[in-house]
Amino acid sequence: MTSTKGADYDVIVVGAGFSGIRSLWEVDQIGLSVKCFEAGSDVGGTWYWNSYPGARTDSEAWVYRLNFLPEMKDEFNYHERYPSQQEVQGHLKHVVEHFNLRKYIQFDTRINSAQYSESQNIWTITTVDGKSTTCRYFLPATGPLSIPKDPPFAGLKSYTGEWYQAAKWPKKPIDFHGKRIAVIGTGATGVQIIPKIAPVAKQLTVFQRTPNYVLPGRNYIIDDHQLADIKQNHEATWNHARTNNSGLAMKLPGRTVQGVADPEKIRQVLDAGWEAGGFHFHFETFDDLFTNLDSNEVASEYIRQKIRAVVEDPATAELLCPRYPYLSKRPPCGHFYYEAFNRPNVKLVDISQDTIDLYEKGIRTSSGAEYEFDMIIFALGFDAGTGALSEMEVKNAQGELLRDRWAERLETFGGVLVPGFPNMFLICGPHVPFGNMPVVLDIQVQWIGKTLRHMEQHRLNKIDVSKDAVTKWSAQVEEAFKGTLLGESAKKAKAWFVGANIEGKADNVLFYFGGVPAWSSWLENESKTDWASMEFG
Ligand code: N01
Repeated sequence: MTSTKGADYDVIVVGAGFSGIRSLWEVDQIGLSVKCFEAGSDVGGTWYWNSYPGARTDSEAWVYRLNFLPEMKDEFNYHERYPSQQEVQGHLKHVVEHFNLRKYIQFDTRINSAQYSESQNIWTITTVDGKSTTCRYFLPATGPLSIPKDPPFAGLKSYTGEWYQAAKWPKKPIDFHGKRIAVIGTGATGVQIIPKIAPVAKQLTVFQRTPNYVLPGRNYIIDDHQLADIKQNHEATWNHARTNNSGLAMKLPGRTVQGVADPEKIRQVLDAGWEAGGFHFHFETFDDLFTNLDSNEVASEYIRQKIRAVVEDPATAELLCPRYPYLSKRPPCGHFYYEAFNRPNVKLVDISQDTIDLYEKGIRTSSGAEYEFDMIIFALGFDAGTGALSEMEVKNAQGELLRDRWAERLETFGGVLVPGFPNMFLICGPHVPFGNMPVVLDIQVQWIGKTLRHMEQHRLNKIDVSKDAVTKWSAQVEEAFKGTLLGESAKKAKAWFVGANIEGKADNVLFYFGGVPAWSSWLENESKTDWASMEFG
C-alpha cells in the first residue's frame, strides 16, 4: 500500500458499471486505496438503469463479460446468445461479490464536480449534496451512453397519463395490460421495447422520426453442449475479439461486393449474414459496406426488401424502410420488431415532417392530429461519448472546464488522457474504438493499470500528456472516420456517434473508427517506449 500523499484515497472511480468495476479490481491489485461513487442504488451502470422491457445485449454472450482472470470463464454462465439486462446485471453483481469489491462502492451518490489542485496535486470530487473527497488519481468510468435525452416536450407538464423514460426505467412492475401506449423513438431501445409490449397493450402507437435498419438478432438459449464449447474456446475467442476491429469474435470476410460482382453470389452471401443474425450481417459479409456507396446500397436495398417481405401493409413497410445508407446510424438488433407492425393493435405514425408535443390527454402533432394515451414511453437516446463527462463540472488547475474545452475541439490521447487535466484517466469516454465495450474497456483499464504501476514504482506523482501526442491521436480519429463513407450521412441521419442527435452539440466524431487493434497498439506503444508522450512530475 502506498501513502495517499495528503488525499483521502489514492483513486476515486466514478461509476460502478462494467468499466468502474473493472477499474476497482485493477487498482485493488496494485494496492492503491480506492473509493467508488455510483449514482444508482446497485451496480450495473447502463445495465442498472436500462431495465425496460426487452433490454438485452446486441453483442454475443461470449464476448460480453468481464474477463480479467482466466478463472472468470467458469464463474458465471450466461443462458442466452444475447443476455438479458437481468443476466448482465447479475454477471456484474457476481463479479463484485466474488472479488469483494462492493465495500469500495458508495451508492445513490451522484458527482457534481471534480477539481484539480496544482499545488497539492490532488483532485477534489464533490457530490451533489456538497460532500467532498480527495484523491490522487481520478478515474471517471461514467459510460459512453449514460446521459439520456430527457423529453424536450413543453406539454409534458400538462399530460395526465403515466410516462416513463426507458433509460430511467422504474424499479417496480409496470402494467401494460389493456392500455393505450405510445413509444417515441425507434433506436435500439425502442426496437427492443416495441415487440415486448405490443402483445399486452390494448393499443400501441409508435412515433417514428427516422427509420432504422433493424437486423434480426436471432436470440437462442445456450445449451450445455454450446456452453462447454464456449468455455473450451474462451481464450481463443477473447484473443480473436481483442484483435478484431470491433472487439467482436467475427471473421473479416476478405471479399467485397465490387469484387464479387455477380448479383446471385452477392445475394447468397447476404442471405448467410442475415441468417447468422445481428452484426454478422455487415461484419462477415462484405468488407466494402462502410467504404463504397454502391456496395452499401446493395446491402441497404437487401434489408428494405426484407422489411417489405415481413410488413404486410405496404404503406407501413415503406415508412419503415430507411433511405440513408446502411450503417449511417448504428443498426439495432431486433427480435420480431417488424412483425409487431402486423398486429392489429399496433400503429406507426410518421413524424419525419412533423414535430410533436404532449397535451393533457396524449400527443399532438404539428399538423394537428391528436392521439390519446394512457401511457407514453420515451426512448429518445443519449448524449453520447462526452455527455457524462460534460455534465459534471470537471475543472483543471487553471479553472478551465472540460466541457468548455471540448465545446471548441474534442481532443484526447487514446480516449484516456486530456492535456492539462493531470492524473485523470478516462474510461469508455470519447475517442475509444466504436465497438464491443467490454473488450475495449478491458484493454483500456489494463493500460491504465500498467501506467499507474509505472508511476508508483518510479515515484512519479503526476502524469500529463504532451499536446503533440494529443494532436496526433485526435487527427488519427478524424482520419479514420474520413476513411468510411459515414461522415455526411451519419450527420444527416442524426447519428449519436457524431453527436448529431443532440441539438447544439459540437460537430465531432465521438469514437475511433480505425479499429480496436490500431488503438490498442497506439496505447501499447506508449508503455513500450517508457511513456514517451507523457510528461511526468
Ligand atoms: O437511442 P437512439 P437508443 N422527437 O439515439 C428519436 C445503445 N443501446 O437509446 O433518429 C421524436 O438510437 C430518434 O429519432 P431520430 C446502442 O449503441 C444498445 O435507442 O433522431 N423522436 C430515435 O428514433 C444504441 O445505438 C442496446 O430522428 C425523437 C430515437 O429517439 C444506442 O444505445 C440497447 C426525438 C433515439 O434513438 C442508442 O440507442 C439500447 C424527438 N424530439 C441501446 N428525439 C443493446 O445493445 C429523439 N428521437 C441492445
